[in-house]
Amino acid sequence: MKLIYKKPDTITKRDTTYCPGCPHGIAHRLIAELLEEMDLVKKTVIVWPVGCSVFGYYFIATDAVEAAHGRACAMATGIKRTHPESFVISYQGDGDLASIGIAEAVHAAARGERITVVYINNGNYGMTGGQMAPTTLIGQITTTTPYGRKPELNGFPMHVPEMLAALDGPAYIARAALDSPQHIIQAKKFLRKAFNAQKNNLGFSLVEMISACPTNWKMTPVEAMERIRKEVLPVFPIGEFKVAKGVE
Ligand SMILES: Cc1ncc(C[n+]2csc(CCOP(=O)(O)OP(=O)(O)O)c2C)c(N)n1
Repeated sequence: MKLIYKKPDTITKRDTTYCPGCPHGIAHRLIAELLEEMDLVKKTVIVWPVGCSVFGYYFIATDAVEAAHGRACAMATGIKRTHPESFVISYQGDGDLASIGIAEAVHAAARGERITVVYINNGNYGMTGGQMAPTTLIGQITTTTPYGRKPELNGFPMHVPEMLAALDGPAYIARAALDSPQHIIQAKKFLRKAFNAQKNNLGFSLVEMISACPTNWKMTPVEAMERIRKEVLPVFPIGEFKVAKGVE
């Protein structure tokens, strides 16, 4: 039989710590596939966040460091500046990046740091039990918005790629989704451009990946994927927001 798919060697054999239906693993696979295809594995350092992906270094076999909550972009900056030959990825959830770490993310982008951020938006703080995140939709029930997110009390969802695309430092900014095979293929294309931005020394790059949290959304994995298409993507549309020459 012809082999048409193989698990990337860079994905380890460890059992996952993610819940059934959680797309963190899909994002990990896309990263591992691209690092291998682009021959970047040996020079890569991934900065892992606090959040459900805190044990990411168990699953992707590259050099890695663990950042304090929200500080991944700052750590990635330090690593890239002291080791400019390295390929540095900052992997962050929406709580980590858009809440506690928004200052680090905005300033790394504004400075045009040559790092790549993979930003996982699952609409809540997954690890700590489903509290409201900056990305939580209006009306969405979380453990801290039991009657649904209300703008007058809780503000509005934060669109990180659109905000960062207004800055001069980024070379590539996009939003993808992990809900369907077509969108996952597109997410890989976007991520390849983000990796190229760093490889070609063009500036900061970030890909937001619209994800799901079936456990805290209290849905089956299939219902969670349907919710992404029905409720999340109309508020967080897929697309490329900044594309510098040379990322293709
Ligand atoms: C300084 C600090 N504040 C708060 C926490 C508690 N905490 C751990 S994970 C987390 C949120 C993680 O959510 P997100 O970044 O969206 O990632 P997810 O778990 O959903 O993948 C919080 C608030 C902490 N560990 N450290």
